[in-house]
Formats: sequence, C-alpha cells, structure tokens
Amino acid sequence: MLIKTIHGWRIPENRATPEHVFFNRRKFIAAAGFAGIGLAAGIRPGRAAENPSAGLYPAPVNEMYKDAGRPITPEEVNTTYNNFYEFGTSKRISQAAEALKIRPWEIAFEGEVEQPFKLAFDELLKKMQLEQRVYRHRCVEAWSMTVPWSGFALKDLVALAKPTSNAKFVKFETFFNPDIAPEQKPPLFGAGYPWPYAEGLTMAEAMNDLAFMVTGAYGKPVAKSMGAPIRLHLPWKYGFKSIKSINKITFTAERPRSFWETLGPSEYGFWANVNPAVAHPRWSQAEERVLETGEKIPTVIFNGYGEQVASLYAGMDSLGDKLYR
Ligand SMILES: Nc1nc2c(c(=O)[nH]1)N[C@H]1C(S)=C(S)[C@@H](COP(=O)(O)O)O[C@H]1N2
Ligand SMILES: [Mo]
Repeated sequence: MLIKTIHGWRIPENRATPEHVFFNRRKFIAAAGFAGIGLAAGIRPGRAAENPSAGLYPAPVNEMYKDAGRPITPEEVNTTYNNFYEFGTSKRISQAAEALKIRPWEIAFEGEVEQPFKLAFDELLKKMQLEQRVYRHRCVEAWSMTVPWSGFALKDLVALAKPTSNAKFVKFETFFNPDIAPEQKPPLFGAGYPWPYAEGLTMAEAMNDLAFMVTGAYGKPVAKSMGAPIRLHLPWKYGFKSIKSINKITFTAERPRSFWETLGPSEYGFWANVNPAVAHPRWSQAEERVLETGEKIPTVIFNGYGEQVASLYAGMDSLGDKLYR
C-alpha cells in the first residue's frame, strides 16, 4: 500500500484546515496600515526583480478570457495557500517552495516526437507569445479560486514538440529533487509517494484552446509556490490535473498513469472533469468554498467551461464513473 499518511485531500471538507485563522491574521496585517503592507510585500514569494523574465509581464490580455465572472482571488492568498506536495502536505508550503531553483530550467520533450529534444525555459519563452487569461480553478477538495494567469496555449507547445501520428496522449512530469523537496526524501518505512508528480491528457484535450501553459500570474512571473517556472492550468478539470513546475513532456501511445491515480484510482482518476453530480467517494462535489470570502456556491459541470470542452467527452456517461474518474 503506497498511502503512507492521510493527505489533505483525503480529509472531508468540514475537517480541513481552518482557513479563518489565517485569513483573520491577514486582515490584521492589512489593518496595521502601510508598515504592515510593506512587510507583507517584502516577504512575498516570487519577487519579480530576481527573475530574468520579469520584463515580459504583464502580458497582453486575451479578450476572450479577460473576465471569469468572479472576483479575482487576492494574490497574497493564492501564493500562500497551496497544494504542492513535494514541499509538504499542508497548505502552507510557500516558504519551503522558495528552495526550488528555477534557473537554469530545462524541459525535455520525449516519446512519440519526430526528434526528442531539450529546451531551456528562457528559450521557450522567446518562441511563445504570452497572453493573460483569467480562469476559475476548482480543487477536488471543494475550494475554488480565480487567477489572472499569463502564459500560452498548450496547443502551441504541442506544435513546437512535433508529435508523430502515434501520439495519443501527453504526459507531464515535475522535477525530482529530494535535496530541496522534503516529501521526496525516501520514507523510513513503506514505499512513499510515486514521485515525480505526473499528469496526463489525451491529445484532443491538449489541443483544446482552454488548456494553458502558465508562466506568470498577477502580472509577474508565477510564484514558486504556484508552480514556477512553468505549470499547466486546465480550468474544466479538478486542480490536481494542473501539474506544477514541469520539466518533462512525453508523448505516448498508451494512457499515462498520474501521481494521484496511482495512489487512489477510485478517488482521483484520469479524466477528473469537474462534475457536481458525481460525489467524491468521501464528500459531495455539489458546492465549493470560494477562497478568501468563504462563500459557498454551487459547482457547475466542467466548472462552467462546457461550451468549449463538452464535445471532447461526447458519448461518455456524464453521470457515471467515466467523466469523473
Ligand atoms: N507538482 C505538483 N503539482 C500540483 C500539485 C502538487 O502537489 N504537485 N497539486 C495540485 C493541486 S491538488 C492543486 S489544487 C493545484 C493548486 O495550485 P495552486 O497552489 O497554485 O493553487 O496544483 C496542482 N498541481
Ligand atoms: Mo487540488
């Protein structure tokens, strides 16, 4: 059995970390006035000045995605309330994630491609046209946020990689470095987690315009806690599909197995499309808690992006296992 501990995700919503403790502290800092705000800004992760690509942001707004119909989650909330299991199983990993070295950073393109290759992240940025898109994000744990991302369409990256006709899926992997990521150290007992974190999509999903490679957020390079230097965001799927800090992309003929699917296939399956009608085995997915405000709102099929993605799943049972898992 690979599961060594009870993960945050496995805890029912009503037993999850009490956010109000944190958010009250934040409000207190804000109320303390200018000095307090300055202090908060000084310790914010992902400071633009240290990052060679800072000048590329803010990127031009893509008019189609300029408004996600919800207020944007405050930056300091988003950069300090994270799921990034490499750095810890709590939501408070932003300081630990600062240990991640994001230069030099290379991405390997492998598998069913005309010619495997590696590309430095800054070289990739030069080849891509950056744009800003505001997306809603729904975590499988039933909380949600709204983020102004910057980046480029995944389909443009696929075009760059030149997959062969044998490619039916694309697999993404995160770095593996136990020296800086404490959870990647081998455990004293048991098998531990199946690192590196991995995720996968069908080629049709990867070619959908919504699938977005994120390199920035809030008008600057994306913070380490949020997946610097490059992550995926798939707004119609549960958040665990949106893999962070990617350094390898492999095109495959067979469906790849993801990190969470390996750990709990009945709970975190391959498709993982947001679906309020299909409960997680241990909690309802009918509602979500909006980060920062704590408001509870109904969850919408495909997180409200059905117009763009529903056709990808035509013929699948929308209320059954397949769409969720
Ligand atoms: N490499 C890696 N990517 C990851 C995760 C992770 O633990 N490791 N967590 C996922 C989950 S469950 C969510 S909800 C989002 C959270 O992104 P955020 O911290 O930017 O809100 O990242 C996803 N990508
Ligand atoms: Mo998540």
